[in-house]
Amino acid sequence: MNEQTLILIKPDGVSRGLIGEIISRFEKKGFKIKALKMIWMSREIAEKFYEMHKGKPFYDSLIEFITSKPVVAMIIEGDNAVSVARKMIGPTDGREAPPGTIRGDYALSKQANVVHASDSPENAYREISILFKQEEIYDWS
Ligand code: 3AN
Repeated sequence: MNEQTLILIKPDGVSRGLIGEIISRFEKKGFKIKALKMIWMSREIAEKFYEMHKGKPFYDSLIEFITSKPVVAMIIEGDNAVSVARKMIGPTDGREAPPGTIRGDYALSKQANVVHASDSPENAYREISILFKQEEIYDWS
């Protein structure tokens, strides 16, 4: 099924110079980039984005981290985009993520794990609505 999902290159990925590498993986896989921008998340946006983690032990540190430096946000589109992108990024902890996944290749941390991808079509829609306006999304058709 054709789907859209939201990818974030997190502050560690941006500052380590991995923007091109990460975009390239999704492009080479065959996804269309529907929208792309570098943003510095405000605390308000970050809290909305990660609202499901409020109250968890890592929440405060996660908000600090995601607002510490700019991130790159993009919408990608393609067949089963949500589950395929989740497979491409690998599990949360970079130390456990298999080689070949983005986290497996570039992360050694559970928090600074380089990249985010929406975990369901509902969350993809929610996250896209938080970060993008309709006029920022390119219609390839
Ligand atoms: P994922 O991004 O793999 O779906 P989530 O949704 O469980 O992971 O967590 C959101 C983000 O919170 C993760 N990407 C990671 O940066 C951070 N995080 C999750 N669990 C922990 C933890 N135990 N310690 C530190 N940071 C965490």
